[in-house]
Parts: sequence; C-alpha cells; structure tokens
Amino acid sequence: MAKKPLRIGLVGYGFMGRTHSNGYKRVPDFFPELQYQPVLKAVCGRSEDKTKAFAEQWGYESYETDWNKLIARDDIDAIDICTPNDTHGPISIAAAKAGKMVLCEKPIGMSTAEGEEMVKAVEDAGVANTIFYNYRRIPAVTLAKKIIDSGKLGRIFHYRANFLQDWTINADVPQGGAGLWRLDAASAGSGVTGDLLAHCIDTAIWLNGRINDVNAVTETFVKERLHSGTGKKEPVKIDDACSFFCHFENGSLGLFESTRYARGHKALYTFEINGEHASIRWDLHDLHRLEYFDHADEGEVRGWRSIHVTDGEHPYMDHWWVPGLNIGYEHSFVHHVADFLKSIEEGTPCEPTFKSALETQKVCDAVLASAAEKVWKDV
Ligand code: SOE
Repeated sequence: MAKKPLRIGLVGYGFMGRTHSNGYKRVPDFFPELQYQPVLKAVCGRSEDKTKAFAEQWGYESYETDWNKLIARDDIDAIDICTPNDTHGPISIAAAKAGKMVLCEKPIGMSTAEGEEMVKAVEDAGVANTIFYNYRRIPAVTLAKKIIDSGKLGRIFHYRANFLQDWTINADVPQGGAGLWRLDAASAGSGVTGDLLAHCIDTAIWLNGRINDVNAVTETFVKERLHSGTGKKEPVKIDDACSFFCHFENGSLGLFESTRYARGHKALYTFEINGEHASIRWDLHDLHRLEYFDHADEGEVRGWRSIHVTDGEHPYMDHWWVPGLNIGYEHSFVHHVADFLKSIEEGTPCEPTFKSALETQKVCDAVLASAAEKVWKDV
C-alpha cells in the first residue's frame, strides 16, 4: 500500500522531543496497516548546535531555530510542540492559524483562559489536534477503561491516584535552565499540579467522568532557589506538593496526591478505583499489570487477580511481541501517534483533543485556587 506522508515539524528537542520522535519512527514498523506515515521533516530549537545535533541523531531532514519559520514552511503538515508550557499557547495558535495540524505535549497551556483560546484556534481552523496525555495508552490502562465501561464495577465509590517523585528535594537544584524549567513558574505555570497531577486528572476524567468540585492543599518546601535567568536566589513560585479531595459527577469521591519530595519514588503513578462489584488498581512501576478484584468470583478463590496485559487480545498488544512479553513507557507515545494517524485517516478526533484536555486544565486551576483560598472550588 502506498503511504500518505504526514510531514512533521517538531518544536523542542528535550526529553519529550525524544519520546515523540521515537513514536513517529516506530509507528510504521509496528502499525503497518495505517495509511499515513510520519516523515521527520524538521526540528526546531533555540540552540543551533543542539538542534542540528538532534536532527542528525533522530533523522530529521532539516532544522530551524525560529518556530515562526517552521510554521511558515509549506512542506510541513503537522506541528508537534514539546517545549515548556508557556510556549504551548503561542505556538499552537500560530500553527492552527497557518492551517497546520497541532500535536502538543501536556498540559494544554498555562491556564484555563489560555486553553480556551487554544481550543478556539484549532476549532476555528478546523485542524486535527491532540494533547499527549500518554498514560491513557499504556495497554493495562486502556484495558482498565474497557472494563470500567463494560459496567463490571457497578456503582463507583472511590477513585484515588498518586504521582510521586523525589528529584527536587535538594535545595541546590536551580529553577530554570535545561530540563529545570518545570521549577520556574514563569515557564511551567505551576509545579506538581500541572506537571504530575494533570496526568492523574486526565486519566481520572477518562475513566470515571467529570470532576465537580475540589478541596486542595499545596506546599512549597524550598522557598528560594537560584534562578538560572537572573543568576540570583529568587522565591520559588511553584507548588512542590499538592493533595486534593473531590466529588465526581457520578457521586464517587476522589483523593489525589502528588509531590516531588517522596524520597525513593522516581515516577510512582498509581491509581485505584473501587466499585460496588469490583475494583481495579494500576502502578506505573509495573505498568503491564492490571490488578482486578471481582466480588462475583467464587468465595474460596476470590482475591486480587494480577492480569499480565501482554496478550494479543489486550489493547494494542497484537502489534507487538508474542503473548507474555512486555512493552514499556515509550510505547504509550507510539500508540498515541498511531491513534492520531488513524484519526486523520478516519476524520475522527484523537482524544484527548485540545477541548477534552481543557477539562483537565480547569480542574488544575480549581485545585490551585482552592489551595490558595483554602476553600472548596467548583470546577
Ligand atoms: C516530570 O519529571 C515528568 O517528566 C513529567 O513532566 C512527565 O509528564 C511525566 O510523565 C514524568 O515526569
């Protein structure tokens, strides 16, 4: 089958630039049925040396150092944004206005107000769009969605999620600079709320529906850090840790916790959902396993099942190895790219679209407002 090219212009060559590039490169080999094939046309970054080196390493045909020039090129179909959060809005709005498809790393932007402008831009332009909330596409998480949607859990009572890390405990870690923009409120918007809880919230809304209201606490444990821009110690304006309660529209209660101060945890994302008939839990450190408890099982053997989600009948797994052999974190991005290509083939939205991802941003904003004002906040 002759493939249709999807010419990619990537902005940003950091950690996320690598995860997305890997997705584009792996897709044709493992999803050969797709009509579209990504073509790595150009990568864009501010440092010419680093951008050129990235282009050579990952096989991009060319590079730019100004994203406006990338967007203006007529040999690019889709702009993929892997830069800090404060640039998601300007780049995606300009890309949509130029008629390009837009793929963007999470979160959608810096605030609900900005997210609304971004949704308007992609919808007015009628361009395909998606936000990379990659954990939805880990096969065990996608299987959780299938099980929940089948109604096996019955009425849902509880949803709880954690995302724990420990990489900012050292007070000498600066705010800003390569890889450290996540600590600088001007680039990141918020701390763990937009960076980590946003993942938990996206999955939660997808699995358990709308969140109505929230009650949150945040803490900034290290109050001042060297700012790489000013070269001086500056107040830290991001949340280092955040916990919140919430009510879901379906009547269940939610409990979420995120921190970068949980010594020993590098990326412990876990969630559990408890229903009337059954429960499900998942842990990123053991990402191919889905744990499932079904009260309908016969008494003597009733217990938590550990489903090894590697069978050909499990989501996405027929595209990989033989049953029993695991895949990993990077495959969630391959799956997202595959689903995006499928969506443009079929003319359907690729979830989460900018519009769906705006719902997560609204929850994040309500969480931060609740913590600041010490009150419950409607979403
Ligand atoms: C932060 O350390 C981070 O890289 C997030 O920015 C990612 O979104 C998350 O998936 C892993 O942790």
